[in-house]
Amino acid sequence: MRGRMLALVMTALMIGAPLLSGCIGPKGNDLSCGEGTTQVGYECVGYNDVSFTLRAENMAFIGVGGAIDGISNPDLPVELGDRVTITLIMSETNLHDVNVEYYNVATAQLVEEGSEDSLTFIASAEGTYAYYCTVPGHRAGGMVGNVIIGSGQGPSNFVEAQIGAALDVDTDNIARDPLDVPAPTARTEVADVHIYMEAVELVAEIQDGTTFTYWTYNGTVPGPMFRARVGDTVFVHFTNLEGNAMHHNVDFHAVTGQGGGAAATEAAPGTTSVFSFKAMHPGLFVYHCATPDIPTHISKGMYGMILIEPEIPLPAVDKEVYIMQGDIYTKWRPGTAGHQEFDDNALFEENPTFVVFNGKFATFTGEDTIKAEVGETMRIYFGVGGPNTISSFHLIGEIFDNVYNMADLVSEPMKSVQTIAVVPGGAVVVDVTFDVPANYILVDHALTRAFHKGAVGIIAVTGPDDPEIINDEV
Ligand SMILES: [Cu+2]
Repeated sequence: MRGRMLALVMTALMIGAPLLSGCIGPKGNDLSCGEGTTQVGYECVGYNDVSFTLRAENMAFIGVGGAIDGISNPDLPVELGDRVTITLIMSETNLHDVNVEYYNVATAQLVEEGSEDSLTFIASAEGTYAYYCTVPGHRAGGMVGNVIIGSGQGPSNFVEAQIGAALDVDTDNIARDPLDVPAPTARTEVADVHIYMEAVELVAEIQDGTTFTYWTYNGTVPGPMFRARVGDTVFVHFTNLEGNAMHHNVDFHAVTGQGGGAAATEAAPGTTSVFSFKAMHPGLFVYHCATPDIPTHISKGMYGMILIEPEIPLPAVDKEVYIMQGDIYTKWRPGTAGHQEFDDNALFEENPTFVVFNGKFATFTGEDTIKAEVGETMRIYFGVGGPNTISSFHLIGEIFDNVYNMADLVSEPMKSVQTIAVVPGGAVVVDVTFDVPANYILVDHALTRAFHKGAVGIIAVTGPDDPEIINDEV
């Protein structure tokens, strides 16, 4: 019983008799249609009820029953004017929903296996409209298909959604303090080292006036820096906080064994796991979440580093700082006030809107500028959480004296380096001695990222001038 279209031919009447308001609005949008009919454009039409059932599992929607049975992310064909119901059934314990953004309808977000919910809308415009899971990363991970209305040709590229209001924040500053670096172990013997990590999902400002929902370790981006010595046994205590929406875990690049600890730490909200590993190699190692969709968990802030000191530690310096770069994918560009939403399409295209140090646009500027004195030597532990962008790490106005390239802490360092490439999931250790006062500017020298996307920070160095080194009064 498809294809009827009981058009009641109200259109001519409306155009011909605009004064008959009350039942006819100026745009036809309060047209009063009778029982069993609905408004499509300027017409009242009869509708058929059409329903589909999808089950959510393994990052896909699987059709249940009828022509779509067993098909992954099936097309859902309907006629113009149909009343469409989509029922979602959970085939696993996870977090999923389904929404049709064009019609602004969505099911509840479901968790328990076997739970279900439905959405309903009137197919009022021909075209092809995506249905997808709104849990961050799940659309990019594969949970997307199409509702095809009529011919499928139509105004599918609808106007972009407007950003919503900024949310209340859970923390004043998402950025980890770059000076929060643990002291050297100062040990010559191995030891047991216990580290404590919590997965924390929270809202914070990504820049002034703009909020974002971060997933973190211990409430900051990056998570804490940890420090142990080669040969140590490290005990990881990992808790996924009660009240979180997502599963989380940790993959340590310092670990030898399955998933770097990801399998051992996989945790549902409200659970804790512990595992231990032997630090077999010295170096500065990234850790990150490895729960699907992995790039989304990383982009939203789940990364940090652990320093495994070599048997012969690096020479002491005056100041140590901890900085990590990450790329974030949002629906709107930087400078848009409101609450930024994660954008799965931008993630898939690897087209970040934000590239940041320690989780935030232009982090180390204003009152958060990093401070140092002339004559001091600073060691920067710098890593890239990513998930995708390579950093061309550079300090405008200085030259790195020592570069422990790729965080190899055993070989002799490279000397006098201007810019160092640091890959996603990689790190570097650099030493720099400040000879004259200046505002030195940390950047990713792919400079669009620095000046438009946020990968910029200042090290403000104070102290006596040295006109032999630089003289602006010649
Ligand atoms: Cu995670």
